[in-house]
Amino acid sequence: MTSLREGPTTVIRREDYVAPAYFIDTVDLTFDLDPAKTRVLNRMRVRRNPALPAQALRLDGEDLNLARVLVNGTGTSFRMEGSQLVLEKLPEGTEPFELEIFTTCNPAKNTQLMGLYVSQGTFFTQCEAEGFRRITYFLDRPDVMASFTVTLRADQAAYPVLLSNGNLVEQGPLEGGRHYAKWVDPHKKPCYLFALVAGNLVHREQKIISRSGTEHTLQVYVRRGDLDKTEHAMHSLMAAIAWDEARFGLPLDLERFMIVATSDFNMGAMENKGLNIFNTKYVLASPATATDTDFANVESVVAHEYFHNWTGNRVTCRDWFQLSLKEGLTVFRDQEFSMDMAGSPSARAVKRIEDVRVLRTAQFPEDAGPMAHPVRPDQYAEINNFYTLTVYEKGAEVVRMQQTLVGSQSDPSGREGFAKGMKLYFERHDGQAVTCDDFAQAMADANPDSDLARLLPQFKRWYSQAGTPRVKAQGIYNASERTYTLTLSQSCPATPGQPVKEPFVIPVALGLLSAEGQELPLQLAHESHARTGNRTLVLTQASETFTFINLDSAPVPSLLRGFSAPVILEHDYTDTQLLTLLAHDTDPFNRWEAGQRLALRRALTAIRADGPVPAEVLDTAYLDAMRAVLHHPGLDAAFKELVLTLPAETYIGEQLDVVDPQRIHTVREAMRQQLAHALHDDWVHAYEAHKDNGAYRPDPVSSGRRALAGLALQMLCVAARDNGNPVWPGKAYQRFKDAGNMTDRFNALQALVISGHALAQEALQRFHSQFQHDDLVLDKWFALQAGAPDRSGNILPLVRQLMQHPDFHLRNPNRARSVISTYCHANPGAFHRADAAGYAFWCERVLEIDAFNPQVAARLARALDRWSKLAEPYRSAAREAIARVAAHDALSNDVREVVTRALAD
Ligand code: B3K
Ligand code: ZN
Repeated sequence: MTSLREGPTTVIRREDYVAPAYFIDTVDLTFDLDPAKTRVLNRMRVRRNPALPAQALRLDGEDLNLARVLVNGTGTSFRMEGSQLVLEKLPEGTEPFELEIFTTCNPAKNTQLMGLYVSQGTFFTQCEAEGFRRITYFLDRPDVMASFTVTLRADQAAYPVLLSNGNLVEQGPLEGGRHYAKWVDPHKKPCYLFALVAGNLVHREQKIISRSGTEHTLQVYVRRGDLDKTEHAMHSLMAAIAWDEARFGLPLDLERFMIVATSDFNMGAMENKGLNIFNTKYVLASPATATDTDFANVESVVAHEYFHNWTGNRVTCRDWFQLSLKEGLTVFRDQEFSMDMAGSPSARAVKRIEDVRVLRTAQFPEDAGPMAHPVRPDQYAEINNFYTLTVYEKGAEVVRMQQTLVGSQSDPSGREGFAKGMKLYFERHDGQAVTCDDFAQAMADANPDSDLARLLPQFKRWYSQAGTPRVKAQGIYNASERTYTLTLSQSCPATPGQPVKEPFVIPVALGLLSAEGQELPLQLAHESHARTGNRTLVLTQASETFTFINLDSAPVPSLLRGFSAPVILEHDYTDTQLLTLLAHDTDPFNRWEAGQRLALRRALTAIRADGPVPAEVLDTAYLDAMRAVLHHPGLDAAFKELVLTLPAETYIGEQLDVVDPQRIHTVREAMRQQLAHALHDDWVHAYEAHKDNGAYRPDPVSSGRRALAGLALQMLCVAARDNGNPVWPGKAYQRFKDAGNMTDRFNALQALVISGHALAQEALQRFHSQFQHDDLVLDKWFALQAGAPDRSGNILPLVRQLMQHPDFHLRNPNRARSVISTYCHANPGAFHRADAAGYAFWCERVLEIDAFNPQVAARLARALDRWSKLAEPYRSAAREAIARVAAHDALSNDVREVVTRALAD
């Protein structure tokens, strides 16, 4: 395999960008599809870039067998340089010429799932970032955009459906039981957006009429038997199309838009022009097999890929360093879409809290570890390693801050200003391959009077500097002056290659509350009147002081409302202040945040204390506050569930300089236990009040009720562990059996597994036999076991046993992740073992998977990113395990980059 290279890897640098030496205006591809030997005829119209000196044409290729190269119809000399095909004798001048290349490849043996591969008898492609070179020789870079014509030929019985990008212009039978289909894409595109699908699939179809009156055909293709699980994806697609037109004036620009699902896919989904290819996990959903979370994920991923049709496809990236140009922006768009779909302010806040939780539990650690990189990275060895939470989620926060910073008195959220910026961006760049700078510039130019325009060069440090900034807030109330002076100071830790950081532009949304919880008027010293409610201060210096006047008593500051910037906010809140915010803040995000801070403070005290973990980590004040939230008549169930959920172990770990994963786990378990017992009757009440929800609908209100009922049931089973009372485990088992939907069923199963009740085994067996034919449900079954709390060191042996299960398939990425990634990434209490056996397992699996799928292996390799923060003996053992992987002589570029960076930490 050519991706397995020995020796040091080449580093690609952003500053080395040069425009392509040649352009490819048109490409006409003919595929003779055969699993073992697919023949690809590639006819291109190529033209030299007149702006550059004449030079050889270097085409990228990987794992291809080259049979023929013709220039203007005649044979020509060529040579191979590494994996590149180099053509030196080309027609002089800048007139276009025809280049014809004939190659073959072996899709059945393509275990990397990049390029053209076969999954369950169907051909699929995945080209982003650099997979097209595994299909044919090409200028595999996003700034080369061509018009594609594609002819697919295949056996008619085995592959009745033949799909590619654009419009179907011709189809018909061929000799020998074969048939063909010819597709023309009306839009120019970079080759990473090319796709084909050929197989025996069925589809759901929907016609829609756009605002301008044009008709479009929407199709969702799946395996026979899965059609009844496609309704939600189709509805999500229709909603996404309508939303993009309504909010941004961006219509669907294709007659036909197709989604195809495959069960073998390295990531979530792919936005190929007009032919999105999806992991089944983000398409298929039925009440009986998918949870509320699955339904929400399908909605958001379908929308995300659709939104790429403009942000990514119509305007694409100049080079892969600009990945966040499309990903950060498209994540922002899908987050906004989901919030608009959620409706009520409370449901919007729930979505915002969930997004921030992901950012803080996963992106913040990335930004503090050896893989830390700017939202627009400066260098990479393997671009696939940079499809990260930083590029995606932090990138989305950077776009969100631009929206905030184009806000004004008349448009406080910045929505209108942002829509103007988007309009200008497309006016300027439609059909181009551009940079993150181009986007920010359009946003600023469309809003010339905004803070963004005023501060643009400094704002762009969010793209160039890695690391999570810390904002320290100190407030002093002066009773005689009736003033409150708030000093905000920022700093940002060093990250690899960036020892010193310049100050960022940080929008800090805030409000002030009275001790009784009333929102106070906000008036800065130089202002003539007060404004009520929210306002946004813009911090640009290392330290700045803001003085609020006319305040009759010491205020409780509600800082960083709505999480207005991706920073760590430090403020010495008293418990009383946090309890006030939890009870009264008008900003739901900060209300939730206050509860998290209260819990975190207690967790950290217990972790840092000497001696064994006390049984009582939580005090009456905290427990009473949680009880009040549970019974609050004005709060939604979904919000209550978030408040009552303790901070994750990894998030707790991020607050510490030295991480003892076992102690963190023990403390968090003790907190859960205590919460379960102390609030027992309240959990009973919450469960009874929320357990019945009528016919299943995945809307925010009923899914919130299911979430709260699920948490309550889990707490009641946890409490039953100690008191031995079989009533609640019995009820959980009954609910597991009788549930009318997967959410309730799985929550009940999870309650039994998490509490370690004897009925869990029976339930797991029953669940397996009931759903053994549904891959996505089986993934849940595997993940639940691999992620269960470790009580006696039994999880690792169980994980090894699960890998021997007849339903376990290492080569299927979803299944491999359900067991291995769940254990290594999401079960710290079981993974970090004093005997280092978890790390030995990790090392074996990284090497084993790297031999056939480097992308999946590299993701897994990142499970030990934070090794240098671990306490002994974990630290030395983890380092040794990483060194063992690094010492392997046939590593992929992907894994080598991850482990090399980890060891440099
Ligand atoms: N653009 C794809 C991700 C491609 C990943 C390549 N390793 C999906 C998305 O972000 O929408
Ligand atoms: Zn994307």
